Amino acid sequence: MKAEILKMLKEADDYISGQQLCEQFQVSRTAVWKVINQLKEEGYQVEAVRNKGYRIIESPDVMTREELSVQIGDATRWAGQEIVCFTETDSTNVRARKLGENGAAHGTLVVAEQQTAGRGRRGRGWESPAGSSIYMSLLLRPEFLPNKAPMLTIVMAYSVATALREQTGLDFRIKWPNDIVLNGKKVVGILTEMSTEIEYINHVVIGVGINVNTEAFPEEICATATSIRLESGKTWRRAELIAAILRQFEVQYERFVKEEDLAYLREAYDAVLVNCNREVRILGEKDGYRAVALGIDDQGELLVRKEDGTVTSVYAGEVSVRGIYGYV
Ligand code: BT5
Repeated sequence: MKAEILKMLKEADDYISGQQLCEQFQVSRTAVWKVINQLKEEGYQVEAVRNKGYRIIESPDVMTREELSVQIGDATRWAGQEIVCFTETDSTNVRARKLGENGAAHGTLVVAEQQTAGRGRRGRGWESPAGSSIYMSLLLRPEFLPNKAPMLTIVMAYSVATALREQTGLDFRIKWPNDIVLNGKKVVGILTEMSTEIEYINHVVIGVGINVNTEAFPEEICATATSIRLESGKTWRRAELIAAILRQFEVQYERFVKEEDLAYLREAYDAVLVNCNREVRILGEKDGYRAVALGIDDQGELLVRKEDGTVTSVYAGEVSVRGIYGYV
């Protein structure tokens, strides 16, 4: 009921009376009053005027289930229609995987304010302090074969970059395969993990960490990390950004599942790829080498032209890509 009351108050142009809320939800005045107080405690500025009712003047930057479900609304069919929120958890990817093992629906969204064991790729960590960032994971149950799954990181990276570009007007760019950068620094990291059999996928979890309102980073990463706030000078409401990402992802995912020819995605992705047509260093298990990044192929691998002119594809699990002079 709290989500519905919040929705009604947010969508109303005028005051909504306590009486109206009681009738709509078939509850007592005390129950309505309790919900209003909870909202106030969460930081909503609710104006209460005698004989008129309630009105929300200002919403806080919170990622509660209620706020998220109001923001997402019915703009998606499955992405984020089930929401699980934590004030603190180990890793939203771990939580989403457990939910997946217990039968949670395709599109279930897990969000946390803080992670105590935020994860990057290959055993690396993800800095996950409270209060300023987005830590979210989406559970998917794809019906396609496991060999298509590596493309999901590409689809998510493209969706996040597109949604954030639209919402903020800033020049978010993808650093293949799983980073999004702003002005050459990492602002988003994506971690895709899956449970597969040879012939089919049980489920996939795509985790997205976004530095939104972060003001400072620990020394180890401050040269390469940034936040949307640091680059824009403004703070952003995280629930709105999450909703925009889910709307975009659902559209992109459905198209990806349906289309035989992925040329549209390759083109769109390459257009926001930060190191496209630039010289990069490919850092592998053994020695690294220099090459020019050309864009992705249908498997989501990065095509590069080596110094001897040959074109080869590099696989995300094997290598890292750096710019010649720095991170991008
Ligand atoms: C990633 O790994 O970039 C994937 C990060 C995914 C995080 C999300 S948060 C929600 C979900 N739950 C999880 O537990 N994880 C996902 P990788 O490419 O391996 O980059 C990790 C490296 O980025 C670290 O070794 C640091 O150098 C750097 N780093 C760590 N925290 C960062 C941050 N907050 N911002 C920018 N860079 C960071």
